[in-house]
Amino acid sequence: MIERFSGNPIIRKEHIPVPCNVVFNPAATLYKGEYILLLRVEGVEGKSMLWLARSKDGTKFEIDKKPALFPSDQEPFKTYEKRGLEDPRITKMDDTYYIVYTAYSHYSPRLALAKTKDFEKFERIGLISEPVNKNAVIFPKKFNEKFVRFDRPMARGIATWISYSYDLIHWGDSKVVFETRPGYWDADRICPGAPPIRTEKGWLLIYHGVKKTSAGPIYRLGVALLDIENPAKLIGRSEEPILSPTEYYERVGEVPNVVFTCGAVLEKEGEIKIYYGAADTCICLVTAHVDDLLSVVKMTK
Ligand code: BMA
Repeated sequence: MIERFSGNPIIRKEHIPVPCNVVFNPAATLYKGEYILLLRVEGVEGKSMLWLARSKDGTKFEIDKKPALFPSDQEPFKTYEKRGLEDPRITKMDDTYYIVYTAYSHYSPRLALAKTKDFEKFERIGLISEPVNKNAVIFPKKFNEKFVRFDRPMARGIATWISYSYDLIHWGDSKVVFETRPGYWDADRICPGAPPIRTEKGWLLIYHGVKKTSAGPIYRLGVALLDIENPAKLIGRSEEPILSPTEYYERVGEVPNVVFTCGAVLEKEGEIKIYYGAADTCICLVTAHVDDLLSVVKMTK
C-alpha cells in the first residue's frame, strides 16, 4: 500500500550547506507549483533551526543557503526559543501559510505559530500553548468561524486533543479526540503527524503511534479519520500501522526505530507524498494512494 521512494533518504546532513548533526521531520506543502519542505536541521551544538528546501518534482530538493526560522532575539519568543525550533507543520488557508512549530527552552517544549505568504518573509504570530505541548496540526479550514487544531499535551502523551480559536492565539474548548490503544502498535504514546487532509470520507490524519519495548520506543505511522463537519468526532482508525521502521535508515541513526512525519502532500490523482524523518537522522519519502489509506480505516464501535 505504501511505496518507499527508491532514492531514500532524499535529504541527508551532507546536503545542508553548513555543518550539522542531523536533518529530519520536515513540514511539507505546495507553493507556486513547487514542493516546499521546511526542514528541522539540528546544528552541531545541538539546537534545531528550520531551513527551506524547494523542488519541482518532490524528490530532488534545493536547500536555501541559510535558515528561514531560527531562535528569535525578540521577546516573548526569545525566552522560549533558546534551545531551538523543532518539528514544523505547514497549513495553507487562503493565501497564507501557517507554520506551527515547537519552541524549545529549559522550560520544556511549547507550541508557537508563524506565518508567511511567500516563503521569503516570515512573521511570528504567537506562543500558543504552555509547556509541555508539542506536535500540533492546524486544519486547513475554519469550523463555525473558528480555527481548529489537534495537539498532544504531555499529559502522559496518551491522547490527541482538539482545541478551537477565533484568532489563532487564544485556544480553548479543549477535549480528547482519540487515544492510545493497549495491546497495539500505538499503545504507549500518540500524536498528530501531518496536517489533516480533506477526503470524500472525512478528514484523514496521519499520526504517530509509539510502542515501548525493552530496547526502547518504536515510532510508527497510522491513519485516523475524522468527521468532515465535526473534526472532534472520530470515525475510525487503522488497526495496523501504515509505515514501520524496517529499512536500515529508519532503524539506525540518532534515535533508532523512528519514522516521524510532519507533512504530506495530496496530488491531483489522489497520490499522497508523505515526507518523514527516519531515525531522527535524515529525510525520506513514501507514497500512498488516498483510497488505500482510507480503506484500512476500521470504523470505531
Ligand atoms: C518526539 C519528537 C520528535 C522525534 C521523536 C522520536 O518526541 O521529539 O522530534 O522525532 O520524538 O525521537
